[in-house]
Amino acid sequence: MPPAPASLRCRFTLAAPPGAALAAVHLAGDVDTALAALTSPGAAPVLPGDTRLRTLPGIDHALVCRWAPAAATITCHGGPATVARLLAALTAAGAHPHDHPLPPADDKPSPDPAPGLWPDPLHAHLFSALARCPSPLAIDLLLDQPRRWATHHAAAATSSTPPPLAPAHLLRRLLTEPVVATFGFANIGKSTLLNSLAGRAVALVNDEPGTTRDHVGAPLLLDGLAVRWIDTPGVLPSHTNADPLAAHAADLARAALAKADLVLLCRDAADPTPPPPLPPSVRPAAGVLRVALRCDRPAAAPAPDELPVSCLTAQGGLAVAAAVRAALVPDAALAHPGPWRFWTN
Ligand SMILES: Nc1nc2c(ncn2[C@@H]2O[C@H](COP(=O)(O)OP(=O)(O)OP(=O)(O)O)[C@@H](O)[C@H]2O)c(=O)[nH]1
Ligand SMILES: [Mg+2]
Repeated sequence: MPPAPASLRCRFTLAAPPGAALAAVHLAGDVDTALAALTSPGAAPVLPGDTRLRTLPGIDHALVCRWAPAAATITCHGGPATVARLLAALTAAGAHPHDHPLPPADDKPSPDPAPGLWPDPLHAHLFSALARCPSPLAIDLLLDQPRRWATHHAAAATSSTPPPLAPAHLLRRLLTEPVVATFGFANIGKSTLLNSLAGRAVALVNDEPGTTRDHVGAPLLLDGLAVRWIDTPGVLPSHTNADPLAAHAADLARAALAKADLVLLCRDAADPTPPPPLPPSVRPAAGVLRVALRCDRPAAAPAPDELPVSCLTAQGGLAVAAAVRAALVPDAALAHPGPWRFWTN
């Protein structure tokens, strides 16, 4: 019979939701012993402050982030079998789930007795946000928050007017995907723009007005910001409103636009007709970007306040991505030196 594992003063908790592509397991306490039991024999320890790729034999390859002497996060694939193997290996090594009482401290000095899971509530929020964050643009900003809050508290202690905080209502869009919706007449290239930004055929494209009858949504990464892009059915001439399918498509477009944080008001660059008026369902707080599509066509005349785009010649895609990111999370918000209250409770 194998010997019973020594009980470690180490806790673990699974931070990723079920079904997530990646699992994040946080360790607190005697991290060295737990990691040594998981990694290949002879693998160099991951030192505090380091992030290293490690093979966990029989489990997976994993990224090990050693935040502090007594805190680390293991990130591996999130498949149920992989996660089950990782948690079983931690238990076999003597670590305990978060709710389990820790064994009494022996007389061996420990770098950190880990009385709670995290050194402080800020780190608990930080690791939780990092595990869920969909936007790469947020990572460095989140990792800088402990330093910024420490500076802020020190300044607040000596001054009656503490320095301002970063704009949380804008930066929160880095943590929860904002909704971007296209709007415009039918057959002007709105679905083609989505396909071109996604790099795959997400939406149906056809030289036939009314091709998009249902709104199609896709997650996109634009200039480091994760967004949910909604391609709405194009507005058809008013005489087609009698067609029940067209009326249903128009209802769907209005409903989708009501959710938008940003509307791309699109027009065919070669057609002098202005874009249709925005429906009243668009929230007053939503931003609007004007886009002139199909600007490769001979009579194209984009206006100065429009972003010229041609999916045929691959013009303007990067500019659209950058403009969407800047409209939702402006450069000034990203560059704000103050601390960000990134948690909600
Ligand atoms: N020349 C040119 N044609 C384009 C461009 N983008 C799209 N098209 C063509 O325009 C036609 C309409 O494209 P869609 O993307 O289906 O247009 P839509 O605005 O989504 O149309 P609805 O779904 O009916 O609202 C297709 O024949 C496309 O191939 C472009 O940048 N340049
Ligand atoms: Mg379409």
